[in-house]
Amino acid sequence: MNYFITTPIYYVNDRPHIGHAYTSVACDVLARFHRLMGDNVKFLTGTDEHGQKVEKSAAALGVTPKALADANSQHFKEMAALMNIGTDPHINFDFIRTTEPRHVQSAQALWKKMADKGFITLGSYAGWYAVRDEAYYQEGELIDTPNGKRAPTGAEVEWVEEPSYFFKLSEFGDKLLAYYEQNPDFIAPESRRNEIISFVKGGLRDLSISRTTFSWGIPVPGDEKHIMYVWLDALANYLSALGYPENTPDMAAFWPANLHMVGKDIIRFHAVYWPAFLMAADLPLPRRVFAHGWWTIEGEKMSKSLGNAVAPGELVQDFGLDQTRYFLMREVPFGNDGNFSREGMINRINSELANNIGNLAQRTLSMIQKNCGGRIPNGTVADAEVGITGVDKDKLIQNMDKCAFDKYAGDIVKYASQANEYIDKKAPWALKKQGELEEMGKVLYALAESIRKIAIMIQPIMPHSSSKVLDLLAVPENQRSFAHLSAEFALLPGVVLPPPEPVFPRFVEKSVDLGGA
Ligand code: ME8
Repeated sequence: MNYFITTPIYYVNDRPHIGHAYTSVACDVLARFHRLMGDNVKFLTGTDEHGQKVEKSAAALGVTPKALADANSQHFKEMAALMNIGTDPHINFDFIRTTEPRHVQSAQALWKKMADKGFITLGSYAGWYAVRDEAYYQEGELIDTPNGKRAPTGAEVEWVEEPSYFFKLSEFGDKLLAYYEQNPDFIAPESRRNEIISFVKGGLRDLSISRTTFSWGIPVPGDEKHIMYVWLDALANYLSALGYPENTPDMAAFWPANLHMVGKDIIRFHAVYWPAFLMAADLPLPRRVFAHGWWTIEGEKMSKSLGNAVAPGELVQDFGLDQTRYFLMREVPFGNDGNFSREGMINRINSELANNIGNLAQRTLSMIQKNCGGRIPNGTVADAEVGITGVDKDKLIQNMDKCAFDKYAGDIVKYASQANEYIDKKAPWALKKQGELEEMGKVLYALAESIRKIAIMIQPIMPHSSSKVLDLLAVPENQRSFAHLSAEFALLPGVVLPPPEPVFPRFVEKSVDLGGA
């Protein structure tokens, strides 16, 4: 099966923080999972570089918008590399920038198609606009604050009056509602689906899709005084990366996308405007839009503009790469908001990685090294089945399908706990003392086989550490996919193992040096 997954393309007004890393890691986990299930995966991310927000940020810094975009786009690329995103060589990974010619041509082609079909008209816009959100707001949506009118998101708004092209969004309300009805999985989670349905039921107005009062954008085909509204430009990235409007092999294989992953702040753009644009252009709609929650710090959304952002690099440096990926996926049910704290992170890492999975691997592998001559001990699949019982592959798949990463990881932690209980109950060290070497071998075999399965299953979330564990078990590179979970591919007794090394160290807060004598 072909599987196409996308992250939002991030604004280049600033550097990435863990909110961005969160979305991208979640997509990377799904991309790796599908690859391990045998799918042909395309994974797209990138940067959203036009618009007033970027233009304004550049002006404030005294640089050109292009220079700011170049610098920050590079930071987003580095963030992806740092978080091990899109690095699986079997995944078709792409990073698109909206200033690239391939995107500009494609976005203009989409515009022309919608215009040819009669869905674009020229008029003039008079109303409120929030640059921070790059969004139009109606008077009734605004809130009065001591500092003046604000968007419901808290962003400042300004009054805009200018000639503008409009997209006939008002004609799509019923079609969208019918689509949501017929495709109940199109918007997830359920709470977002309900929110979108009631928004559309409230009536849709035509949408202003061009601007004339600044110039940092893609020219409207045939009327270059106008530039395209940055959201139309940005959404088009999902098609331009596939080569639209050409009939490319990527278009044939990967459109419609299987999943657009977004934060809940931008669900309306993806679940209302984007499907309407696609309907207008006679293109099939994506199968699913999933809106996850926000990371907050002391209850406030983490964002650069609020000055409370945590840099992904800091966490990776302090806690380790896979530990950071694990924490982000495990801590909060995907879809809910989560409050970030170092304490929460240390607890997760120590209790589930170091003390549970790590300890299981370390105890088992060092006993095998010491007592079995560093070779996989004699045991059978039947022995192994008592180590961890009931690995439920279907449940794991269902949890991934629902983006329930916390449950997916939680089940694996449960398997590791079971194996740890088994080790304590069977006490292979005591069997050794009593000279029951055959029984000890069987127990260690069962444990090694449990670890093999745990490492295979956890690969999407922690690719580095799981591959280290699989290396320590001498599992061949070509036997690490989900199909290899089955007994047919169980460890072979007698295979020589490399010397064991700890994979999940315990995190100990460095003591603060208070100086002095
Ligand atoms: O909206 N918690 O870009 P953006 C969780 N360019 N996720 C967060 C987050 C937080 N505190 N902060 C950001 C844009 N995100 C547009 C998108 S797509 C065609 C155009 C994540 O740089 C989350 O995925 O503001 C959110 O939707 C996205 O970053 C917004 O990134």
